[in-house]
Amino acid sequence: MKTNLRIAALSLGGALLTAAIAPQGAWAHNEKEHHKGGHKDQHVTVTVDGSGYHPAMVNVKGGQEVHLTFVSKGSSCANGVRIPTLHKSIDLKQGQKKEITFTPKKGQTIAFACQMNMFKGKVMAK
Ligand SMILES: [Cu+2]
Repeated sequence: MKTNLRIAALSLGGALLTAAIAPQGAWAHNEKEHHKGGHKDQHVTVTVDGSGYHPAMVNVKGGQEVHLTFVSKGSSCANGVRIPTLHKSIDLKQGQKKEITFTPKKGQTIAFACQMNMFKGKVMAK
């Protein structure tokens, strides 16, 4: 019994430590090797709802292809996503998802926002 408690405490400590160390924003979570050439893709999903974009800040690696998917979970003006740097705009309906693909340069920040520039987010390539 005592040992179990100790393990639980250690796990909790580890989780807290991870949370404290994690930098702001979310990293592209799913780096897969799709192609036989060893070409790496980064997959990021941003949820769109009445309070904006989640996560609003995404970290990716520069020089590698990014697949950015917007998934709409609500009816909101955030469903109209403008990405000026990429000359792209996406219009979502509730429940819809759309993907864009691009390869950012190292150090590049790609901002996106709703049409009114009220809800904002960005992809930062490091
Ligand atoms: Cu708006």
